Amino acid sequence: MHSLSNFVFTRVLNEDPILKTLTLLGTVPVITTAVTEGHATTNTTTTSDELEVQPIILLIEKTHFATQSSESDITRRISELLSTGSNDIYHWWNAIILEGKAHDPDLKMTVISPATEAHISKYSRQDRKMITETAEIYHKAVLPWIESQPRSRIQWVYNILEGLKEKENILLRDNDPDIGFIVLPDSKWDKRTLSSLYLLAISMRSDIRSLRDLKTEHLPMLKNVRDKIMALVPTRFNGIASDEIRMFVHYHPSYYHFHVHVTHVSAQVPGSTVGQSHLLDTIIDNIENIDPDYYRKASIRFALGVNHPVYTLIQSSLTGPQ
Ligand code: M7G
Repeated sequence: MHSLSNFVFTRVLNEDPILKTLTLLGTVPVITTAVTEGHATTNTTTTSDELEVQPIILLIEKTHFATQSSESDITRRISELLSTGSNDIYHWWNAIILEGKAHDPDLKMTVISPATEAHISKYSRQDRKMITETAEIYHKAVLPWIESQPRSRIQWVYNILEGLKEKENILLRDNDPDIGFIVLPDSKWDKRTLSSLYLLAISMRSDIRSLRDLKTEHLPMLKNVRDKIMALVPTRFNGIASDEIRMFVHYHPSYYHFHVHVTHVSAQVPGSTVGQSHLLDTIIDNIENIDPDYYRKASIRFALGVNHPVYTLIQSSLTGPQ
């Protein structure tokens, strides 16, 4: 999709005046080809094109200002100034930016098309609550739900691992089937602002669904990720020191294939809030020095949107059948 001319607005799912983001739900018409089986004796099939309306989510974010080159000097692109007031030496204006440049875009957009009900629920504004998942609730109620998730939900991960997508962005590839992983820019990152650096390290192993599955046998993989990223980032991103790198794992993640988030320590990123993030170093320490089965036994308290199926599963396990 290279144009939004077909986009039909349905509703605003969310907005954030601090992060300068807007999430819209809409629809787009898509032509699909239907195949009709003919009579068995003639063995003919006919195809016909049908117009289908698909749900689509647009995540729109105002980009950070580029400060690298004089060509992207923002003051030259401000076309109209509208005074909104002043006081002594202080003056306030609204302004309009004109003549956007492809290499210095004003907006970053993510399009999810077709969007599933799970996407619509995830990106809709909702209350977040703290909730505790005991080991028992995890094994009885949550794990069966995780196991019922279709593989198609993490197709994008397999596309990266198999070299089918985002090949040009790979920063490191360690093909070892046990301890290997791939590092690439997270789709949230604008790929240029170092202070908001956001990378993703995706494990080669597909048998680790989340933090809950980690045990002693995974320590070499976890340490491999940590050590290689500590070496990679300062070399590839001049200006970021190894003590400015933050590595963490989300629990619950959105995608149940083991991956580590890698960010600049000062990056303000949604989701890296207390209540969802577990530092990689702490995970290694808990397994190595506290208990090899730490994450299989632990009660884990986290923040979750109330639309999340796991929230409902835990709530009903706590209150029992109604
Ligand atoms: P998570 O902890 O499973 O879920 O992290 P979260 O979205 O609640 O953080 C998955 C991470 O993968 C997120 O940081 C996403 O921004 C990132 N991500 C998601 N997708 C679909 C892609 C993708 O297609 N490519 C890349 N490079 N990153 C993605």
